[in-house]
Amino acid sequence: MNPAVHACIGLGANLGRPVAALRGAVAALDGLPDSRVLAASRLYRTPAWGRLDQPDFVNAAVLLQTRLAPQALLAALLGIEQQAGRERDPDARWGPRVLDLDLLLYGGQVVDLPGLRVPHPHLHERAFALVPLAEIAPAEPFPGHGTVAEALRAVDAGGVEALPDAAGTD
Ligand code: PH2
Ligand code: MG
Ligand code: MG
Repeated sequence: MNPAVHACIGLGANLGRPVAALRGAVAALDGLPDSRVLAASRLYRTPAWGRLDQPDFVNAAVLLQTRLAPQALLAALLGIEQQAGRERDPDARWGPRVLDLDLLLYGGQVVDLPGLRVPHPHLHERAFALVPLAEIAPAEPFPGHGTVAEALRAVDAGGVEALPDAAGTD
């Protein structure tokens, strides 16, 4: 059996019901085989990055203990996205979505396979991913960038704001 590792997952949505989608995704992650959620961040409202002509996102991060191998975990993330109604449009790079689950870090390892690069190639430049992740896993190793907390110090986190805890609807 694979060893248990810490995987860091980034969650995002800006279509439909983002708060409900992210909460459902945390529960779905906890239900994955050989996996459990060790910590889930608060939800954050974040300005759209990369493509500005779209609504703000809601983002969060999860620290998952898992024995799933990176490719199996990625397949599971895509399955949760599909269950949430995600439709993949190959032209919609960085466009709006009902749920996006990204494998950001995996046990301090570097993975470079077709369709799967870990650390996520944009993590070091994305405050919307680093701020929630630093809330729950600041000391997690980030190959090439020290730790999550160290990477966060190098980005501008302006505009990334935690939603009130009581945010029950969206
Ligand atoms: N995801 C993207 C593109 N831009 N911007 C924010 N704020 N949050 C996201 O999750 C996000 C984005 C593509 O996955
Ligand atoms: Mg993404
Ligand atoms: Mg994605």
